[in-house]
Amino acid sequence: MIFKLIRWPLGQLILLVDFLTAPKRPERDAQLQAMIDDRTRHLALYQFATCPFCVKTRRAIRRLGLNIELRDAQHDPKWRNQLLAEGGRLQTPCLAISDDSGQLRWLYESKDIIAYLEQCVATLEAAPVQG
Ligand SMILES: N[C@@H](CCC(=O)N[C@@H](CS)C(=O)NCC(=O)O)C(=O)O
Repeated sequence: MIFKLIRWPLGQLILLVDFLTAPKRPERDAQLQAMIDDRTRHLALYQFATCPFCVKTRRAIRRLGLNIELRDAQHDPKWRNQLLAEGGRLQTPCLAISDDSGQLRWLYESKDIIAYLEQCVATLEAAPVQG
């Protein structure tokens, strides 16, 4: 009961602190950014707005300068049901990774999601930009 009472203001506080201390997006070459956007087009983050692990993951997405679709698995039944049915657990954050054939892989755990995203960016940044 007490937890339910403090949950809302705590959630708002988390969002406020996140907003006020949002990491800067990197300034990068437009061609490299386009390559990164293309490579991350097949990713979607299932998340809850005020979940601290989701906030941590969204901050990493911003810090890495990624444009990844965010799907509200808390309020949108479509995403909530899909996460539960296909991912197997209603736990957020969860990164849906679709391959070229549209097959989905579900990556749970904020630490593993951030490591995966950092690796994607590092690989592309290390590759020479064509043209
Ligand atoms: N170790 C996980 C913790 C994630 C977690 O506990 N998320 C909460 C929301 S803040 C959740 O999904 N709880 C529902 C559940 O575990 O069933 C991570 O770092 O991603």
